[in-house]
Formats: sequence, C-alpha cells, structure tokens
Amino acid sequence: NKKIIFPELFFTDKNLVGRDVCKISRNLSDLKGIFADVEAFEKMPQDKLAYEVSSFLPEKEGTPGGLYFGITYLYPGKVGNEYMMTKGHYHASIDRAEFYWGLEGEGMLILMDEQRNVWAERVFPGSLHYIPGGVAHRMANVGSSLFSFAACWPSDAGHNYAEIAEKGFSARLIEVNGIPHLI
Ligand code: S6P
Ligand code: ZN
Repeated sequence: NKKIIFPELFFTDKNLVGRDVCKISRNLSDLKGIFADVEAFEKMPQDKLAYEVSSFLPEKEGTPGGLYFGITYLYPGKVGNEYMMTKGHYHASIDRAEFYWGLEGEGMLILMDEQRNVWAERVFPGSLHYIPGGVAHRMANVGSSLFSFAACWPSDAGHNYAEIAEKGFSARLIEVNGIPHLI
C-alpha cells in the first residue's frame, strides 16, 4: 500500500520521523457545494473518502521563510460527469507560491488567477508544476486509480477556502466522450 510509505520512506533523517506530521482526510460531505450536479452528489454516500493529505509542518504556521511539504492521495470517481477533486484554495497570503509534482496516477491541475482566468495542466508521475502567487489551485483525478501528488509551500502561506467556496472556479473539468474538458 503506497499510502503508508509517507512519512517512513521520505524521512531519511530518522530524527524527523513522527515529528510535526499532520494527517487530514476529507470525505464527500466536506466537499458539499463544489460539484455542479447536486442531485448526483446527494445520491452518493456522504461518508465516502475523497482524499487524504499527509503533511510535514516543521515550522509554526505563519513562520516567514519556512517550508511545508505534503502528499495528497485523491481517490478516483466522478460526481455526474465531473471528476473527483480537491476543495481548492488561494493562499491567505495571496502572493505565496507553491510547487506540485505528480507521483502516481493521472490528474489535472486546475488553476485560476485573480481575474478568474482558468487553465489546466496535465499531471502524471514526475510532472512538475509551479503555482505562482495569486493563483488558486485545485487537483482533479482524471484516471481510474489512486492519484497522488506532492506539494511544497511556504509556512506563512495559509489557506483561503472562502473565496472558492463562495464563487467556485470559472470553469469545470468535465468528462466528455471519456476525455477531460475544461468547460
Ligand atoms: C497546500 C496544498 C495542498 C492542499 C491539498 C488539499 O497549500 O495546496 O497540500 O492543501 O492538496 O487540497 P485543499 O484545497 O483541500 O487544501
Ligand atoms: Zn496551496
């Protein structure tokens, strides 16, 4: 099970093992409101696990100059014809950037700038993605197996979920004839 590799494999410095590791999981009920097809969403089991995040947070939240590291495990699935995806956020300190890179499975990174222009990047094992400051980010699993990716972001970035919860992204990743389309 690849999910339990973290943190054991990644912490080559044994002194770090078990330190400041934070694990969160989100099930469907935590994603209420983000999918277009509300009827399809409500028919699904609300306790279904959507994704898990294991993070290594070696600095206190808000510390300038520090870095955080996390791996997200996003399960496959669709709500109607929309791919399973993360909540998505801007950083609370909006100018803070982030790196994402693909580990396993197939995903799409959906990005939106402050003018609400949306674009997407294909994510695959080994692909690297730079998310500049001011760009909201959300990942979708477009494959039929577990999709995981790593992230590195500043310890003073914070998360602004409210803006996305209220207004969403201005485009959605929809499956059309078996292929993801940004609509
Ligand atoms: C943190 C980074 C990721 C996400 C994770 C879950 O800045 O972007 O670790 O937190 O992929 O997504 P979300 O939108 O639920 O935080
Ligand atoms: Zn982020």
